[in-house]
Amino acid sequence: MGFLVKLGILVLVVAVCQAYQDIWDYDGHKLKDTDYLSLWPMPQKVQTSVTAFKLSSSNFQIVHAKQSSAGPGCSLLQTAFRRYFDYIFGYMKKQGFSKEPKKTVGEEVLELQVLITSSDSECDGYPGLKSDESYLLSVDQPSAVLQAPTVWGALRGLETFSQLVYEDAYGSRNINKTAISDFPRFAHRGVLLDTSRHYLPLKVILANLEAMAMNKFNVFHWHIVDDPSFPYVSRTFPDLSQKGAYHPYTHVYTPSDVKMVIEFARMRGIRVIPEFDTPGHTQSWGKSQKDLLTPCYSGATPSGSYGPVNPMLNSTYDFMASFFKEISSVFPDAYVHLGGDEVDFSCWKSNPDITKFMAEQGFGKDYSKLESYYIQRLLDIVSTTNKGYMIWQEVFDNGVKLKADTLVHVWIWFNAGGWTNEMSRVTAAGYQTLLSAPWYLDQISYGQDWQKLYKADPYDFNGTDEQKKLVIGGEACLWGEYVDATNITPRLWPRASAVSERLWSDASVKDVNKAYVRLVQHRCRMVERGIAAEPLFVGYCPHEYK
Ligand code: CP6
Repeated sequence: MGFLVKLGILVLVVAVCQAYQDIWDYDGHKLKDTDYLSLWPMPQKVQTSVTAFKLSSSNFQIVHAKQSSAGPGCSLLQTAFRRYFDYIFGYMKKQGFSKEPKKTVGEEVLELQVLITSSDSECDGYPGLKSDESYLLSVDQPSAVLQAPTVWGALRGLETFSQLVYEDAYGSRNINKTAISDFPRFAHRGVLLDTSRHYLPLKVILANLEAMAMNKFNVFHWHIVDDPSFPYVSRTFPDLSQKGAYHPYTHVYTPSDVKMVIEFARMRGIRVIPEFDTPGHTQSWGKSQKDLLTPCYSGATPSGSYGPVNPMLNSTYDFMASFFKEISSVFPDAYVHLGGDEVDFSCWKSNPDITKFMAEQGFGKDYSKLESYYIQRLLDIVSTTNKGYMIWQEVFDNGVKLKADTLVHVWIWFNAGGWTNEMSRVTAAGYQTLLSAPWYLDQISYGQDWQKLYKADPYDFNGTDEQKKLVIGGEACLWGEYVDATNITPRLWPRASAVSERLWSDASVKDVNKAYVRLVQHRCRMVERGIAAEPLFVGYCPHEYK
């Protein structure tokens, strides 16, 4: 083939690809990036136009549509209407005066009607893995309409509506004629926060739930306890936090704190999945639970230090049964995360009783068999509480028998072949999986590292369509060794936003240059809304001087 022919084909292909990603208005005009504003994550289908309407805080309201299955009795929606009204106009209110022109010039959108179409709006329920988050949004004059099967889609649509509103040169609020049809690409879109390495005050957790809602995340993976501290206040075993927290009264989450986190999250369509990681990562549990952890030996005598949970004692399993019975009633979500990662075998190896137990069980020198023995028994216990479970990938790697609906959480990026081989193996075995390996937000480096996060795709592994269907989503992980209340928010945002678009938007939305333009604006919007999101690069936000 001649060079010019090849070049021609290349140009054609590029042009077609470009055209596919472009957005067209109602009259067939191609719109520039800046015309479709700062939507993040990008909805599945957007039809916008250059026709602009006004929104004024004195005339505009968000209301229940007449035919909606939810009404003013739905406090989830009532508070969401209020929250989004304030996000749209609140900035002016805080200043104590209105910058709006007294007379509005041009046509106005007077109301946003919210129409829940299913007979059960799910207003008083909890979001779950199978929740329908789809919505349709039509912005026109004099009414905009947001239509969703359940409140979960309505919450996503309200966020999108608020993102469509922009300020014109005269300080008044504008919104363009728009039609949006939207739904998430993946059902599980999470953020992991670690409250053991450092205690995070309640208000920091709530602020980040708020930021998660702005990014359409729907799972808060609460890595609540670990080696350094045990801040969860257990009704059944109060000594766990009394002795295991950094401070028994100030650095703890009481039952009412936990309730507040769960309700605050529910109101934003966010699930709370707690992780109680065992048998490793449990040093803090040992402060109160005598005999729970394995005593390590130095030669023939106990060294005074302790290793993972002791898998050979029946008392261990009695304790776990009572503990997880409590957890299953405190946390309403259908899943708990049981950890199972990074089990250090050296202590087990040093202990003569464990050695004897290994021989009796016929495990030979294979300590992963001992780990599997423990996890197997734990999974059987948790199954009786009617919860599904999530586990870190090592549990699968070690060949533990898992319930068919187990979610395998892939996190190891440093193995040969990286995480892609693991995704192939887990899905080939028929398990549902979620990805975190490329999304370790605790790992920081100079420059725009959000781009690396943005480019990772959960489908980037070899597998059949059947296998790809088993990928339910992913989580951005912010491990807490180097973060506390002072720096958690800027470290998370807007870097986690890169993950939110990957998990919500269509796979074809992957141009980092186009994303950059929107993300800069999205980051400024988060800052305006009170979230201390860090800058992506040089520049300024339109409101920062005020
Ligand atoms: N804590 C727990 C951690 C990590 C894991 N589990 C971790 C491992 C490697 C990195 C970051 C975090 N701190 N409980 C692994 C899932 Cl780089």
